[in-house]
Amino acid sequence: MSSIQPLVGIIMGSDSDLAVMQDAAAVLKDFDIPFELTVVSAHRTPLRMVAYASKAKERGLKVIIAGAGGAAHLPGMVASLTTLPVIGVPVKSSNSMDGWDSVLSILQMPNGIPVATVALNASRNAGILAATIIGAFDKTVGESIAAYKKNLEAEVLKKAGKLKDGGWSNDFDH
Ligand code: RP5
Repeated sequence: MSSIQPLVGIIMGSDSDLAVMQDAAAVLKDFDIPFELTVVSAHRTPLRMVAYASKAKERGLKVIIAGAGGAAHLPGMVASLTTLPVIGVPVKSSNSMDGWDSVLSILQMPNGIPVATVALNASRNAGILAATIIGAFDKTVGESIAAYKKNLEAEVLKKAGKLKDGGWSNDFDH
């Protein structure tokens, strides 16, 4: 991995976020998108955060996924320091009240500094969104995303078929 240029940077406030954040890494592996993963804390390593965010673009990253719990300032502060798209993952962690604290800390950004916020602990969706952004300019990844969505569609149609076979009729499917 180290010799390949990472396109996505996955960062998190603590290693205790890894159990949630590793789902984003798993998706990127599935889509064959090179990524890097490390701990960057907005509160405990503010200078590391500034350095990471301000050098991210020149280092060749295209998207940053940032996860944090509690007073989750990492995604928003990173977004304020880079022109790359930032996807925020609210993590329900040891210092969370109920998760809403992290959701709102990441979601309620001021005008001008957006963070694409996914649902609580939804780092898998963060990985898919990052892959979708890469897929907008990389043909191979774009085709993989299209195939992935086609597969999702097929799974839902299969479920609809099962319900129909189980006697639940509707006027839409004939
Ligand atoms: C946040 O505090 C981290 O993102 C993590 O979710 C939470 C707890 O961190 P640790 O006390 O486990 O290091 O900043």
